[in-house]
Amino acid sequence: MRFDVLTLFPGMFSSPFQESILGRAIQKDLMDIRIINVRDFALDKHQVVDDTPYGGGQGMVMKVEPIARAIEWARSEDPSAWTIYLTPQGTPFDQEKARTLSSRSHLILLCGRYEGVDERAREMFINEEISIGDYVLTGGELAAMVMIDAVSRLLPGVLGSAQSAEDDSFTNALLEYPQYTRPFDFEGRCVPEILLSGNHAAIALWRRKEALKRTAARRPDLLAKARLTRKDEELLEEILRGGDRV
Ligand code: 4FV
Repeated sequence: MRFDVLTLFPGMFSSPFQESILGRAIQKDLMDIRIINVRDFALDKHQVVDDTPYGGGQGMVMKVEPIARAIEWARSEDPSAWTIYLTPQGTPFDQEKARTLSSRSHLILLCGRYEGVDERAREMFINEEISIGDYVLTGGELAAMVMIDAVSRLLPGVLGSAQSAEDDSFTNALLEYPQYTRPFDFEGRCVPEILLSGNHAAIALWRRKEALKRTAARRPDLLAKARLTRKDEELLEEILRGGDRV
């Protein structure tokens, strides 16, 4: 899979993709990331990429021409590339969206700055607008990094065999169960005995109950849209009856 990132601050992307899982995935050619400086597509001698908003108002707006040339260059070899503009006005990004995007071969991510980009860039060159959350960043770069991380870990071979995206939070729409590792006893707080029982069926049941408990307490909205089994309903009744700690 190819990620093209259009940005005015290419330096921001120097380190995030050198480390750990994504760094290895790039080395193993499971994905590649091209960081494209939009300023390189501003052809005037001062390489101007922004200007004051028509109609007045504070701040600056990114000009359409450098963005147009940069997107045309990025998709010149592959017209089927899917272009995304990261903006608070976009559809909320979630695990389902990450899964959908992971089936594409080429994503072009436009990172806005200042008050945003000229409307014509969105109308003429953007297939989809996505927001990573209802808050305002100084630029779309961090949002692009979040999206690249969430999408690329779903690509075949990126997560090692030990890890799987299968029992991720949100994969089956429930929050994940509590995790423990050594030491067994930390300042008097011990790991739930069941996890040392070796009884995998009982452990799976405990984990499912914990996931249901945590989701019911923290994200009832997710519980409402989760596909629950008959057993899940039983466990939920127990939970709601028992008033267990979450
Ligand atoms: C954002 C978000 C975001 C808005 C003004 C960049 C900033 C500046 N992008 N999800 N939330 N973008 O805050 O994606 O141009």
